Amino acid sequence: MTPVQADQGRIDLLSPTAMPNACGFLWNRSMMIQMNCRGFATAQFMQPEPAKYTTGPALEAKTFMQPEQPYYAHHPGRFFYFKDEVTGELFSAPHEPVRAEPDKFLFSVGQSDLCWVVEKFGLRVTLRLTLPPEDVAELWEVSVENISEQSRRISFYPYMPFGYRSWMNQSGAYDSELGAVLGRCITPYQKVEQYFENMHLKDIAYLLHDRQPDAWEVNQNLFEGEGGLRYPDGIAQDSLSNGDALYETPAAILQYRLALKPGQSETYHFVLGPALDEAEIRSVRERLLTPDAFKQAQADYHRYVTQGQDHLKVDTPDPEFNQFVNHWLTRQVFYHGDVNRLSTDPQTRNYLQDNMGLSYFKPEVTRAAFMHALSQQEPSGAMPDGILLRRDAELKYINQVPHTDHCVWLPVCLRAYLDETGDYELLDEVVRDWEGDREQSVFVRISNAMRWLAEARDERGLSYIAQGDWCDPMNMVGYKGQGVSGWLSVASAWALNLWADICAERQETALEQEFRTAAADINQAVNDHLWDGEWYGRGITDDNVTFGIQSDPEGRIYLNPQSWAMLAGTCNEEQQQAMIAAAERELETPYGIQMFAPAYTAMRDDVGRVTQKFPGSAENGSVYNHAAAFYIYALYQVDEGDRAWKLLRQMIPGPDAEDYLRRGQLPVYIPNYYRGAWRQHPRTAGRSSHLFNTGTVAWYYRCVVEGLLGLKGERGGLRISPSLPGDWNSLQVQRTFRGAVFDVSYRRDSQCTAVTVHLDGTRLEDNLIPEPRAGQHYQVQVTLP
Ligand code: CEZ
Repeated sequence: MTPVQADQGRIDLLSPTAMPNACGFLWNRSMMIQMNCRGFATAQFMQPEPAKYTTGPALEAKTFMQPEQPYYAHHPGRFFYFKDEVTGELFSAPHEPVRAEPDKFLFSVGQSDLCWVVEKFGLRVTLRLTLPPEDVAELWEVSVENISEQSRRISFYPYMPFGYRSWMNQSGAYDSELGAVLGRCITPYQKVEQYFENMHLKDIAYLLHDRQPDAWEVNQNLFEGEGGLRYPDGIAQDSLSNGDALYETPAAILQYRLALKPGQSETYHFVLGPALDEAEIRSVRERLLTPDAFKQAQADYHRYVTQGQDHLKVDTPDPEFNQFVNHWLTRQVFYHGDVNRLSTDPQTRNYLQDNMGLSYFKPEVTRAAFMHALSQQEPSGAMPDGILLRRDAELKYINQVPHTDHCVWLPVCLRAYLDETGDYELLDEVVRDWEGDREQSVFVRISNAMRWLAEARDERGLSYIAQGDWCDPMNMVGYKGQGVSGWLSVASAWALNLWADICAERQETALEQEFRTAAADINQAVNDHLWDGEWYGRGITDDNVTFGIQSDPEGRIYLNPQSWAMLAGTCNEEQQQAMIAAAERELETPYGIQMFAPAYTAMRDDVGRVTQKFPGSAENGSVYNHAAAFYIYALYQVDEGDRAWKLLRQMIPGPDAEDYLRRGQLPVYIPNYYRGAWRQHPRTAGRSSHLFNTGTVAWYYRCVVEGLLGLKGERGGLRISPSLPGDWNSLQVQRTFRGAVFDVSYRRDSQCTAVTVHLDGTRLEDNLIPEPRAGQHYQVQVTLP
């Protein structure tokens, strides 16, 4: 039986052990929290850089969000112990740390909350976590109900380890006036200037309660004692010892004694979060810790996270696909566009693609993002590696490594925005430099970016890769300044062609010619130097070695150059068929298509860091969904709808039990990858990374709307040109486009020979619905052969 059930916008998991890392995530403008079904949590907030208020028991390095985050017994989490005062029996909810087998278990992921219902020893525990729309604060509601026939005496202990956060100073105490446990620390530093910088850091973590506890403990070590987390000494005692933490690792632990008659229940509210000082905690108590405020915050938060969901509703023959598109896809697209993965310096390509996704339901944000990105364009026309979102932000991590692909994303993402909105005025908007006072229109800036791309090529006409392209860790192909990227070459050709189209629409004939010629020149060079008989190679190293070709024992065939060659018009029909056949043969798995194969098993120091990643993980030959999405998008462009659909569907876990168990993930988001190296490591193939930061989702949305459903905007209106799977006979879609609502019903008809479209009963000759009137509701009938 499948451990996963879907119910109108919720996904339920019925076991804490079948898919132990299955998780959900919540976010708002200031924070995010990812929690797995067993109670482990990873939470971050912005101050303004990402920071944590609960950490592990050893000092953690600052880093970005990791795929396949490992959990261990003392991992940060939110735990609730329940002890029967008569028998001494103990269990904990959701599941950790006691790991007692529950009589009944439910982990229910909603749009705006995470819930658990756990039954054990005749008690039913209901946990609900939600966030307020703005504050960095977790709102916890906990109910305990006696579902046995006898009266019960129990002790209930919320246990929130704050973790080891500082080697300079850490402590904790219960504050009866605030009604909270406070864990304090001083973020460690050494340079004098950091003292001044750190003054605003929220170094207090707190747990506020709405009901007076009978006892508490703040010293994690004393609480745990010799019993360990599965039966802590603190709980073995009759009462917690009301202790504190003095340069000892703090935790918030409360004890409530309660007597419950059969059927009786009690409810508790808690708020967990970081704060600068007591005044801030007091203000949180006043604003958030009343039953009314909780309800209000829950309703407001629900409205916040479900924004845009009414813009696309599908009712196809595939219920799980409907469920995903109608409830989870927009949510994940919105998350990316709204908070830019909670960073202050998103990678330029991520920033542009994440905002591209908002074109479909928050185009004003996309518009502003394009202009903001362009304000940081370099005088040469190049785009920087990351976009600074605040004046005090700086380029960090991967943004300090030079990558050469960032200009490509301007026309690629802008095309989606223009098609969706028809907002061509954007091109004439003047953008002023973020630093300096150069003013240039969007059109001029992107033309300059295209010229930069056209010029950043070697004598063969191929694009330099420097220390990486879309593939971040492909850092040693061209670090000596010679190596070129096959993918970036075809990507540049596509970008130049897209921009040439826009120049043509503006009657900028000379520019159009310039960019078309450059694109054609690149395509020629790629065919001359990278065509390998059945597919295109991935690049040519500094030492003039072509790689990603038949003779390579590892990294023989890469997906990206094939996908983008189809988009750029690099290949002819025959080449295209050969590439698709090779990709199917060498790269497909039951969990999606791998971004290359075979995965590297040893360092290739003329390719780089990507070859050092574990085979089948991340960019080293996983089913890297972002790359798969490019391929799917390309398949739709070349009329390969059935192949595209198969891969699109494979990105969503389930619905078979076996598939859920293998991926280990709930169908509430698309992860950045599923493990690949399918032939090399079949045991782990298909396993989810559980990392919900991914450029995939904007492309997924674009593929569904433009490709599958064929409801694609263009300058003059809405073009109807679906690519439905062969076995779909009818479906309904509601889509908002330029402010108008379209109810579209699709039906196959054996009499019909070509797609025909009726708009409010009238047949359209060219299948183009002319510019709609905002606010208007239209009925569209699509008949397909
Ligand atoms: O990060 C992503 C990037 O956010 O990798 C993609 C790239 O296009 C995205 O912009 C492909 O390389 O090793 C690394 O530095 C990687 O770059 C990773 O951090 C990678 C992760 O999968 C995180 O999402």
